[in-house]
Amino acid sequence: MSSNYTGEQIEVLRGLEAVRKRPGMYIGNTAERGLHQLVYEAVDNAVDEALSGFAKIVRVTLYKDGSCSVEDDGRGIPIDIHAEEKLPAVEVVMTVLHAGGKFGKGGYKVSGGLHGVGISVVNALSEWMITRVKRDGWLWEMKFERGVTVQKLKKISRTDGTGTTQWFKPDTTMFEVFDYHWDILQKRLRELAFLNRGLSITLRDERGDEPRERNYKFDGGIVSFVEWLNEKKDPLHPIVSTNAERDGVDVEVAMQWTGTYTDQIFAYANTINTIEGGMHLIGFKTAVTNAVNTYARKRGMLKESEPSLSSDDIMEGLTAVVSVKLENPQFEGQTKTKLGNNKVRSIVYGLLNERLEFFFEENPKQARTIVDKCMQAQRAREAAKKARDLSRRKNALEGSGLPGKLVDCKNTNPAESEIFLVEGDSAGGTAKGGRDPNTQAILPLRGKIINVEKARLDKVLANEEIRTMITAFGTGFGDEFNLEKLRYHKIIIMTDADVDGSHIRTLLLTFFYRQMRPLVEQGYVYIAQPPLYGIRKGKKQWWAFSDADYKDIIGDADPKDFTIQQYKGLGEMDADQLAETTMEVGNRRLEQITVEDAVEAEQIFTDLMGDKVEARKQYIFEYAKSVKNLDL
Ligand code: 0RA
Repeated sequence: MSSNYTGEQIEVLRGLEAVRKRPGMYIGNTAERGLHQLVYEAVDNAVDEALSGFAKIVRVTLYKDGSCSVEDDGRGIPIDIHAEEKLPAVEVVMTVLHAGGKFGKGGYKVSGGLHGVGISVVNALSEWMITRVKRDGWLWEMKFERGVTVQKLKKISRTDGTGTTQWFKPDTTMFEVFDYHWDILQKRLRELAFLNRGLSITLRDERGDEPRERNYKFDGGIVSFVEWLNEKKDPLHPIVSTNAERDGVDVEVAMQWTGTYTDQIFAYANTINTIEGGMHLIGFKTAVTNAVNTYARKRGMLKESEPSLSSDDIMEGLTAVVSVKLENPQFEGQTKTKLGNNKVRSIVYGLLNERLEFFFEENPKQARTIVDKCMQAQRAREAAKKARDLSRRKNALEGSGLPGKLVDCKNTNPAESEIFLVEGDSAGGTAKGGRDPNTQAILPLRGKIINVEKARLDKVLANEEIRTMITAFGTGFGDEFNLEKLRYHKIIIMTDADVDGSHIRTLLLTFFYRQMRPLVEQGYVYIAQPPLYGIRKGKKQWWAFSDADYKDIIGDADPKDFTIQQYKGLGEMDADQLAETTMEVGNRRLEQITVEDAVEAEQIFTDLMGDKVEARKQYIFEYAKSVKNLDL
């Protein structure tokens, strides 16, 4: 090390080393999530600049070499020499851990990704990174490799504009995966555009033959968000919204009841989706529950002798977005997505209670429709409870309580046991033949399950297949769900690769998400991945799980030399084949379901099962297209 290294530079190298040694500490993990976190970190900085009122657009571009750039038209990161570090401010921001906040932008850092680690972490985990700043009449540039400065700040050309571009290529030695997913990024960028009214966010993908580009800009903010969420549902009234600041907390709520039977309530704190809820969500639910009950009693719709409507009854069919922005958010909970700041509860409660009271008084017809809907939910819930009590008693009478159709495994240790939910009796038979009887249980589900229209709880429970499944799991469901009683730590959905199969999968995921959510949250649910093709040449046998696999196997060879079998259903394989490809530990691939997958399923489910025939048609049309793509 040369003697002119300063203390600061040594600190910088130590910081980078720490990040590269334990990347997971800074970005969550080094898989898909961590890889995408790099983009979010850069985007959050740009969004902050927009929220301070200086940037209007954010552009994210994905390049063929795996790199990504994030550009904004803000003021540009300052380039003047930082007094303490004796380096240009931009270099400090790029190379010193947690330096982002040193520039005291005032107010709260409103976006700030979940980890809010600073752009220097992105730099440390990038094979190379280029920072370009337009400021003071010049375009400036710096370059880095794995976080180390390789090109000092220099002028490139004259320019009138201002703004910042961060262009980085994730270091492949640091990550287990390398591909950015269009779907994941577009979903988050769309969400950010909804949460930051008027901000234009563009995602451009230059990796394919044709560039793909989407722009998101919503002048209605979260009102547009609710509109979009309810696009395929039947709204019962115009969207109710409120937007105010109190005691340093900025509160925005938009809400609308629909004719559906589940709620869809998204809560955000500083644009982070707080999936574990927290004070803002509690304030929201209490305000809505109180306002509806107060109005129902005042108008005599709810008699004095009758019990109040429960929060669950009132939330049924409600779509809402609650977004709060505050300084020093406290994130708690297992995944740090639960807002802990106590004062937020009463602030949200007060604002919303007042707003709803006003809305109900001004719109008595709509208020009545809403109260009616909540009261119907209450009646359905009571009916469901009766049905549940009945079926519990029935099970008690039937001895062991385990359903006859279940082919159970010998092992009684849940951590070592798995259950395959298999579509159809015949595939169930094959799976039974191919299983490891010690650890693998089989539960065949008949196709009938898909006839559960309009998933009101009492109807879902009336379904024999669903009840069988609940009994097999041992957990109960809904309010009485108890994860400790789960009899299998892997619940594996194994369905055909066709419309029916996808339909059943969607329904099961939706049911788990709604009624057994911890199963999904704790990662107990999986999707089996049966092969799409069996390919043989002479004595050689391959399995292709995707069209890409298929191409890899066949290569440039003449397919006439190969015998190819396309598997449309599980039943087309024999027990050994199914075991080898899909069930055997070590050989098989399982896709673990995340909460995001389940939310997606819920959306699809709404499309499929809802009243809107158009949405259903569109899904089937879309799906039919992708099935066709599998054809040879
Ligand atoms: C600190 C101060 C100033 C701008 C920024 C940070 C800034 C950071 C990023 C990160 C991405 N895009 C950005 N744009 C701006 C402004 C200082 C001034 O001009 O007074």
